[in-house]
Amino acid sequence: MVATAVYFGSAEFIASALRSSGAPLLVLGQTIIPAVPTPLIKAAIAVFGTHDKLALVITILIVGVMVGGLIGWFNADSQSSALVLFAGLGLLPVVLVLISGGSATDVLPGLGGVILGIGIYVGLTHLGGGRRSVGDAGEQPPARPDRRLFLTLAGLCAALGVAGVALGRSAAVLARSAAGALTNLVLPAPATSAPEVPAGAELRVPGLAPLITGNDDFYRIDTLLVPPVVDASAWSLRIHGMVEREVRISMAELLELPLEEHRVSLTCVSNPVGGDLVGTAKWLGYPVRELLARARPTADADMVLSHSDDGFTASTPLEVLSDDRAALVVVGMNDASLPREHGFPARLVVPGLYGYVSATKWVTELEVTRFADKQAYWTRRGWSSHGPVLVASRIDVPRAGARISAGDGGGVVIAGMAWAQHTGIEKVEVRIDNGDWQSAQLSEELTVDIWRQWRHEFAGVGPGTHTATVRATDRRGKVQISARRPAIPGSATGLHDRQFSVE
Ligand SMILES: Nc1nc2c(c(=O)[nH]1)N[C@H]1C(S)=C(S)[C@@H](COP(=O)(O)O)O[C@H]1N2
Ligand SMILES: [Mo]
Repeated sequence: MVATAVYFGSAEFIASALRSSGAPLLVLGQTIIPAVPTPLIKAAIAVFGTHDKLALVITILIVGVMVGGLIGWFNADSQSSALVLFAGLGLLPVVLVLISGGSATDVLPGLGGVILGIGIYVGLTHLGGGRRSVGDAGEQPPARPDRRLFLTLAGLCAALGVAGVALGRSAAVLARSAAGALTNLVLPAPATSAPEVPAGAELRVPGLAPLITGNDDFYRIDTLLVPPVVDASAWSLRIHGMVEREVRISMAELLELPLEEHRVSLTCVSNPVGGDLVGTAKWLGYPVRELLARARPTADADMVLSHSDDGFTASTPLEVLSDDRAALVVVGMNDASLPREHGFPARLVVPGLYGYVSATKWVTELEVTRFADKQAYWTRRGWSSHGPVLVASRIDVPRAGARISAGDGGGVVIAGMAWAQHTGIEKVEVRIDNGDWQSAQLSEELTVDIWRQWRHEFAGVGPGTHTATVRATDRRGKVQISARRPAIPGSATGLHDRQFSVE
């Protein structure tokens, strides 16, 4: 187990020193992700939320160390077979790297880890008195090994291994941003700016989410352990498939075009009821509609399969990308170039659809095709091929389990967010303890593509524990679905409620 910890830790360390993507934890993790069965993905997202990948890495580490322990246990009599098994499994990530066309520096972490692991194993078993003696009764028992020294050294090595993992992972993530690629853009001024948010457009309730989410606070969902480094100067977007004319556009060409600014809320289909996998930014980009018009899709096409640099795909209805909504090839997020985790140098944002069928990050290709012919990444894994956003709402205030003192006359403020991108929010209603639904005050509607804040003050709320519940209605008159339903194949439904107590 100690040797395996050293294997992972030292490999991690070598990988960060060499800025290599060959760290075994990363390679194994990235190999496993596409193969994880849907129910397990669902469970992992439910339990770990956006920490699902950290959970995966830790799981691989724990399972790996246990496998190492089993190898040692079952081969206590034969050091050589233990070493062969250890080396064989330890080199598996190296083989995976080679298969996927990795470079020499991607091979070194696994290789170095195996060598160091073997060294530690041999050293420690030697110190620990070697293998159990078998059937050599009559011989003198070996000199009593120094148990304390053994345990001390073993503990130290294990700790070093784990520290290597911790250091290597964070160091690797940090090192990536400085790999010499063009990772920041000087953005041109928009040809069409989003109007300023009028003063007073926000409801000032402490604890309520702001209308515009900061880039650092924006939720992140993708299938990658480490977001890719895409060189903006080498990037291009190719529009091909069922088109009359194939189009390719470089970043320099894209930045020359009249770019538009639009505020749009983005939601993940995996957002649980009341969850925070939703955010709003001011995006700078160029309408997909204009690029498609250059390529001229053929009449029988009905879908655009957007491809990412990392192999992810999303299926978006062609008509959604052709109508007048702000479906954009985005290069800027809240006045900055896209952060690497959010798709640098370019991504898609489409009002009205969940991210998994529209918001491809690190986008490189728009393939015009048909739903009958092609399936996207999550559709192959059980999610619906079309992902229109359902009207939803959430309570932010009071916090779960909060103890509040009621204001004069038992006044209690409940506040939160509601969204129905591209349809708009018509009304939000709140109730306490299954009382009558009461209409909440809404923040000004800036566009139908972003969420709205809401607040309502209840009077005469007595001391004790209470539950507040919220429901929203969209501008087509659709009331938020109250039946609890899990996130596959559409999106989780149900009304958000929150318990609090009044003192
Ligand atoms: N390349 C790539 N793009 C992707 C994904 C992905 O896994 N890979 N996930 C999608 C999903 S499911 C969502 S909800 C949004 C999230 O975008 P964000 O991470 O910028 O919030 O990105 C979408 N774009
Ligand atoms: Mo998502």
